[in-house]
Amino acid sequence: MNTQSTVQGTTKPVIVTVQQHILSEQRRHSPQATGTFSWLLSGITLATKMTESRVRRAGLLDVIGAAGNVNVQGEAQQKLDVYADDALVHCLGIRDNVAIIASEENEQAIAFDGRSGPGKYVVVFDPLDGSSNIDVNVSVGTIFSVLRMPEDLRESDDPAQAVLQPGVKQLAAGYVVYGSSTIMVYSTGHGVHGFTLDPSIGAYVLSHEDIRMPEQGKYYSSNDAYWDTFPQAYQDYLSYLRRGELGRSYALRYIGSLVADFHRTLLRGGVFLYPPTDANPQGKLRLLYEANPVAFIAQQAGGYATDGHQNILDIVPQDIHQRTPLIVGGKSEMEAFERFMKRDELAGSLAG
Ligand code: P6P
Repeated sequence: MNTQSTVQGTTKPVIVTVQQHILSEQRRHSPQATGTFSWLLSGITLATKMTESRVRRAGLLDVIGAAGNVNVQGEAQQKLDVYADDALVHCLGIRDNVAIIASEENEQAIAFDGRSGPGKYVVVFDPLDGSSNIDVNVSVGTIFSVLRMPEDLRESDDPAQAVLQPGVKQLAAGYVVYGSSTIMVYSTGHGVHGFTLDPSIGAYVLSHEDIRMPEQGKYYSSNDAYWDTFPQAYQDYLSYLRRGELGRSYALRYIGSLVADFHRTLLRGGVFLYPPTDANPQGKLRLLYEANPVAFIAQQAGGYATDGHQNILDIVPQDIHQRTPLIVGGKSEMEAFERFMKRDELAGSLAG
């Protein structure tokens, strides 16, 4: 996309907002598109701007600390994640083309009916990932995934089944990191693009066009406090990286907010792992609104994600809040990881 323009012989940077980018991408890749998709995404960008304005002032508003409730995960709901959830439910709820939404904060999916016509889209999201970090000013984020509403489920007595689609069916996915600056990263299947929120104009402006994940990075990212409960193959793989046997030395970076840890991995390469542990034998991260969007973005940027046995995007969900191990990173780190897992499976089969 040409982001320069010539005005009276001087080249001036052209501001490309995320709305303009979505529309131009739709014109380029789906000329028949009616613009309903960009209308949907504008609901997400608006909700994240509402959340951002609170996150930035969290210490000044009475939004620090718990809301006094517990969410479906059994986690103390922080006031900001309730606000972030309400903002997304409201902004998506007033968009007629949204049929179903599902959120980390709500046990059941929400079906919108009695609207101008059948909704075309399903949106699942984690409204404020990493919210336990808010009180200590660590980056948090919003993660979202957009699916098509299956025709055969429109009239069914359980339309919420529409959220249980494998990640490969995603039409779009993205996240917003509320960090040192606020950045939205999204993909509609035609590359990965990043937009920085410019508070002076209240718009997300193109800042990272066509992001590619480095084939090899220099960071691995895992919570090594659980090392003793990682499966042996994960320990062997991480030791291999630590010993520099993948051709370079690695440093550990772990923030404890998936969006921040993944955003660094996307831009700098390396690998993020949340393995099975004794506390979370199925992994801690949620498939629908954490692992799937991250895996979609990673794959679009040249990396990929697995649960240790299969590509995350191939997993057929059984439950809205299903958890999964997540290993996501650049080509080099992920191929090395697959070698360790294959060796482990072979050893297992030989041991009978
Ligand atoms: P742990 C935040 O609570 C979160 O859901 C993810 O954002 C993050 O990657 C993970 O949990 C951190 O979990 O067990 O390392 O604190």
